[in-house]
This record gives sequence, C-alpha cells and structure tokens, in this order.
Amino acid sequence: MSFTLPELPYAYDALAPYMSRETLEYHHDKHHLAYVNNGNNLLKGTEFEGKSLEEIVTGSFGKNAPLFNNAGQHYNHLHFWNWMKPNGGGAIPGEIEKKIIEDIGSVDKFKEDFIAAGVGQFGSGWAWLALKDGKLVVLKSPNGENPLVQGATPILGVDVWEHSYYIDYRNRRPDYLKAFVDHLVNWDYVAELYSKAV
Ligand code: MN3
Repeated sequence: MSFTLPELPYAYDALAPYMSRETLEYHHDKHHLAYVNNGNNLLKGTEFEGKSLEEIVTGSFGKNAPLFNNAGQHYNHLHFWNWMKPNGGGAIPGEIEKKIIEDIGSVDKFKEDFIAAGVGQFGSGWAWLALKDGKLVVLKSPNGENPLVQGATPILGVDVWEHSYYIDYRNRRPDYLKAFVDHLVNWDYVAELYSKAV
C-alpha cells in the first residue's frame, strides 16, 4: 500500500487553546505530509511494497532505517490526530479505567507516569499507553519508534517532538503534556483501539 495523508478529524482551530491552528497547520500539513511523501519514495522497489502499514513498520525496524522512520511516523501521526478531540480528557470509559487501575494502580498514577514518560524522553519521541502481554503499560520511545517494535500494541500516544508543542508552549513540555491529558485525549478512540487489541 502507499501512504496517504488523511484530513484532520476536526477543524484546525478546534483544539485551541490547548493546541493552536498554527501548530496543526505545520504539524499535519507539513510534518506529517513529509513522512507520507518520503515514505512513499522509500517504499518503492522494496520488499515492503504491498504490505500493510503495521507490517512495514515492524518489518523495516532495524533493517531499513530511513523507511522505518517515515513509516513509523506515518503510523504514529495517523493515530495521533484521532487520539485528540475538542473538549477531550475527562471521564475514562469504564472498561479501560478498570484495566488502568488493575495494571497501573490508579488513574492518577497513570496520568503521572504518562506525563513523566513524555517529560523523560530525551529529545524527540513519544510517550505511550500500550497493551503488552495482556497488561496496560506506560512506555516511551525515541524518534519515530512505537510500541509495535517493542512487542506491544499502542492504544494512546502523545508526540513529544518539539514541532508538536513549541509554537504553543515553547520549552514547557510538561505543560503541553498536562494539557493533552486533561483537555485533548479522545478516550473513545483509545477504547476502540483497546477493544481491537484484547
Ligand atoms: Mn509529529
């Protein structure tokens, strides 16, 4: 398959003031588009043509770094746009809340660990809530990597590359992560991915 850039699932100004129109214009229209275009060029003539995106991500990891970086980032951003919504955050669907409490301890502990993972990712990368061996775990990863290459299924992720927050938060990555958790997370999409993963 070739990669295509999806439309954002909301208006460019719909996530303000937590994520501005300007951030989404740069992040979606320029950064994500570049991963799509570079990924398509790098895919041509490789053994991965015709494979699913997930197969390209896991198959190219450790074998074809340029392709992996762009395919990984395409996968991450496809989900990232859906992991947010206007008036997000708030109540966590019962089934996931129960599983978070069971595996991580409490909702507050999850939020604390998730934010700490994002703050603690040195340089560019992502923080995750993922299902691994039947348990929910908080992970982090550098650059374009994601839990698929750690043998886990991502159900929530946040982009901590500076392009995701520098326009709105400058160097205040912790403030961006707190706003993401409290005001942007689309828990319905997290629940959808969780039900597919179990
Ligand atoms: Mn990004």
